[in-house]
Amino acid sequence: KFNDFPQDFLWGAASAAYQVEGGWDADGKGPSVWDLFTKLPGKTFAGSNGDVAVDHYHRMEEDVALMAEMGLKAYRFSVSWPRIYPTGRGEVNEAGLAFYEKLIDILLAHQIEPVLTLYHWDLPQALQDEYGGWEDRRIIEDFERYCVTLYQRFAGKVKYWVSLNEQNYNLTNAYQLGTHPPAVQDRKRFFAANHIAFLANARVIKAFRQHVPGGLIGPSFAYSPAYPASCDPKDMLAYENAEEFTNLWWLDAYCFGRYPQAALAYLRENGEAPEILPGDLELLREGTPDYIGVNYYYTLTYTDNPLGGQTMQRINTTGKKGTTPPSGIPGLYKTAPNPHLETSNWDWAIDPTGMRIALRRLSSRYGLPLMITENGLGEFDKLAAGDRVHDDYRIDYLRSHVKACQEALQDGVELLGYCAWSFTDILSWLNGYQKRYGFVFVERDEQGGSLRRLKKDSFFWYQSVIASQGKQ
Ligand code: BGP
Repeated sequence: KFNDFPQDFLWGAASAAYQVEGGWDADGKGPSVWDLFTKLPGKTFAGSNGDVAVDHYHRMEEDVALMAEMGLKAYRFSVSWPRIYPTGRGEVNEAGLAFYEKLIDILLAHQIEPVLTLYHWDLPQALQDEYGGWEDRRIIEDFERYCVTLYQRFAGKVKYWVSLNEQNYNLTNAYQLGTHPPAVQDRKRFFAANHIAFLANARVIKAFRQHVPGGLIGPSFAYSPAYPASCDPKDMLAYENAEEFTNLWWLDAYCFGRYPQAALAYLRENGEAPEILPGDLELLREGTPDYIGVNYYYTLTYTDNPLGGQTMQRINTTGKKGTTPPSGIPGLYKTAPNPHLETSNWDWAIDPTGMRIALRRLSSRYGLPLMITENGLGEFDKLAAGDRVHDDYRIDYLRSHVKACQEALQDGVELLGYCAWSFTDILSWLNGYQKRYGFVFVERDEQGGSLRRLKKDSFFWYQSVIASQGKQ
């Protein structure tokens, strides 16, 4: 027997500006780092880019009508910084603000709670060019100015806010794997950029308290809880190392205003620790979140990695199963397959119990409310006869994860909502349009295609889950 979901539980779906909007230069928008990066040869699957994406910028009313039909209680979207400040700062672009205001008003008219993400990776290119983006402390002030512009405009309309989306995943790709802009592979610069992002995160949370009374704000973290490959103490130590280096480095900085001790000691020894100036940690402690946004897709299993062993590796961006190499830090940890779990075509372990574990770990360590801000299954969907998409594999995935939320509620976790990734099909940053996540199929070839919206089987399934408050 499970606890019922609370009456005000936010049954939601999520997206991000670059992945859905298109209209990349519409109405005064400036270029983001992704607008340029995706045009460089070999950076994304089949050279896909978000110039058109699924054209949500021009089809927003149609998309929200589908959300209303589904009965969605919340919609998480991100604001594109270069729509608001085309060069990152200076004159505000009223047309950009007007687009999001219209979206928010239409959502509210349908009783759909807007969940607004301030930053989902589309940094204004001008700030990357001028001072190197997240590697320079000047970004803190520019980011705060942009955020305060949104606070002032939307306080009173928007209650739930996400500060930074997946700082951990984005900057790991950007500064360790070299797979997101600016495509660097340098661990010292990686930790330096992260430290500055933590400071920016804390500053905008502090400012939020003045401008959005009654609102709630927190970062969304890409949480892949670590498992040890065995109970061999060597594997247990590898798991502890991985948990510090891949999770607690961010979570403890956000919520406690400090870095985990063993990881910090290791980085200091290696000359890779970030420069912590007087006042930095105090700022982090003044800008802790109201809740933690959890983006959960899979768990990772770790084993011992001797010196001279496995280093960080690129991720699977093809959907060819079994092609993901192990990845790690020599002397600390490396990933290992988990024989107990099935994987998706992208080698992501399907692990609903891992989500329950994730929610419990976060809730008991930080004592904060949580919101699942992303969870879903990316697959190759096929259009079947009668314009149907029979995505029973997605329904299975989502059903088991919704059940894990229910179990976590029973475990005493304060869970505000569940936002499936994603509402419509979207551009997957590195996997192009072939990796689909939506409840709504968007018919599209690489050139755009018809962009027709078609409801998948999972659309009707989620509709009934919402209508019955989680009974399935
Ligand atoms: C998260 C991002 C999302 C989304 C999702 C799926 O990391 O916040 O923007 O892309 O993962 O990832 P992918 O598209 O690589 O399958």
